[in-house]
Amino acid sequence: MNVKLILSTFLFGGLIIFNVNALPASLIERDGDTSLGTWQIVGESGVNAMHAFLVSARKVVFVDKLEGNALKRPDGISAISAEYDLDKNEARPLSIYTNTFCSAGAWLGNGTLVEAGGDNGDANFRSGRQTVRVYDQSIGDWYELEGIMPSMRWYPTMLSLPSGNVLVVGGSKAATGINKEAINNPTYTYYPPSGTVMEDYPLQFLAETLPNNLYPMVHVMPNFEGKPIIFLHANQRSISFDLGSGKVVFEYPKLPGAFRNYPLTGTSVILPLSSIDNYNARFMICGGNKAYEITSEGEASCGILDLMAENAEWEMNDFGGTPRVMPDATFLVDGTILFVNGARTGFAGYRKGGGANALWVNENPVLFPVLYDSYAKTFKPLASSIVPRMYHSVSTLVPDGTVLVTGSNPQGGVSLNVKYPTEYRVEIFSPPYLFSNTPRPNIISLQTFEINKERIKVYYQQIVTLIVQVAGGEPSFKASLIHHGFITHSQNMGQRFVWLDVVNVWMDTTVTDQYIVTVLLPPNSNIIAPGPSFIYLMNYDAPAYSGVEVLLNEQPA
Ligand SMILES: *[C@@H]1O[C@H](CO)[C@@H](O)[C@H](O)[C@H]1NC(C)=O
Ligand SMILES: [Cu+2]
Repeated sequence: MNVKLILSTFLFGGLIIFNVNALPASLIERDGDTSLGTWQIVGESGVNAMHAFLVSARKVVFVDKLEGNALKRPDGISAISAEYDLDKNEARPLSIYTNTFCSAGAWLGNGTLVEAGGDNGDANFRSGRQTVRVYDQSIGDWYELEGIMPSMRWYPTMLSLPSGNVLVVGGSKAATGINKEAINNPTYTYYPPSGTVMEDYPLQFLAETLPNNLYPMVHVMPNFEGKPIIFLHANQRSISFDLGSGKVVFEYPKLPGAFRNYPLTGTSVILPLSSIDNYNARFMICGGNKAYEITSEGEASCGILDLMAENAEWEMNDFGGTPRVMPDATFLVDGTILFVNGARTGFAGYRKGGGANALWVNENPVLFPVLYDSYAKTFKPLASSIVPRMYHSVSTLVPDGTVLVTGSNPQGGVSLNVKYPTEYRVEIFSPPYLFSNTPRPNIISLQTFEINKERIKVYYQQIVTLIVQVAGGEPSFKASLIHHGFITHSQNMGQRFVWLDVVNVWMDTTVTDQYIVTVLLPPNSNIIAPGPSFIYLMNYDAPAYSGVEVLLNEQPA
């Protein structure tokens, strides 16, 4: 974050300058104390948001499981996927015809999202257990490749790889409360495959980590040697694994405290990467539970592991002092992490029984998020929502700096008049940084392209130029690149945060309050995977009105 402010009288005759638009609709004046952030219910998700991903600056796609949502497809059958428009706050039904319960997703380097796995079908839906679904951005809808996975996968993890394809890891071959040997799937596969058909490759680690190895936590290990090495965590064990050789590179010490994988669900992130320490990766894992018991209190600890240290040791903290199972971890524009959603007791799963005797296996919702600053190592509790977000809920950063929070459905079908109903309300959380007194920057263009009309193609190691307007004089810019992953079951698959070096800042003397800012994109695809990401900018502590959607790839030869 090397900021150099050069006040110059240089004239930028050749640059295309766009008009500044009116302030986005999301910037609504709010009353009261905003220092802890604010919550606002903005609309209905149409389908329960068991899975979610941001498809563009103002649109999010939700994926549910097979169930009778009120939102109908044109053929009259309940939709199980919907596209949510953040400006209109409306959900549009999408076409998925196989059961997505409980699947995974990740972005290809070419900018297409791939979703895979699921469960059995019924009269209206076919089995999704070996299905790969592709979200076709050009038509804004899905197509499905049924039966193309060589094995059945329920609760797999997916990851965007440096090569531009996606990895599908683990899961079980049938729906289950807890994984067991008879249905375990200790293998991984790629989409698209390198050959003509998808093939499974063995992953012994997943055979050794029963029973707490569903939705294994998987991240790409940063490196400069172009090695396809991933980090995996399951059942308190962590390894690095070379996809090139199919071998374990290193096993880290055992994680103290609770279990963190489904159904004792915790969450994990790779902390912000930066050129300052040569993209040193630290893995952070939080929440979960120690026992598969309804009354068991959630885990109030996080572990942090320096993945590059020779004698890496877990550094433990108290997760802000609140026990939480099923937390979601969402990067904000400033590199802090919002831990939100989940419950104080129990585990991930459906209520047992109905009516007055219903037994909720996840109970005591935690209604407030905590904000983690990985530099100060502090957790700050923020304002509470009024909506419990139990099993099957999600959270994602929106490029305007807010966080979309929705979902919750701890039962097999749509159930509205119960303690924890099938929850359709969509909320927007506005973090404290949106109420800063510092003027927010407005990014007008990137590489002369108007922002967020379509994805702007950018390359590793490229220095890109932003035209930025910000009032108040003497700005201080920080820039970051965030890959928004695929969110389900408290896992944000592929989520990545990388600080960008600000190379130069010029004042454009031809337009009031206008600056030309150049930033350097990350060195390679092992630091952040190719595909869609957003470039973010802050003026001191105030984020830009919107990040810029880019498609990051290798520079063509
Ligand atoms: C990206 O690659 C996938 C898999 O080969 C393909 O199905 C999809 O159409 C491609 N998308 C674009 C935008 O080229
Ligand atoms: Cu589930």
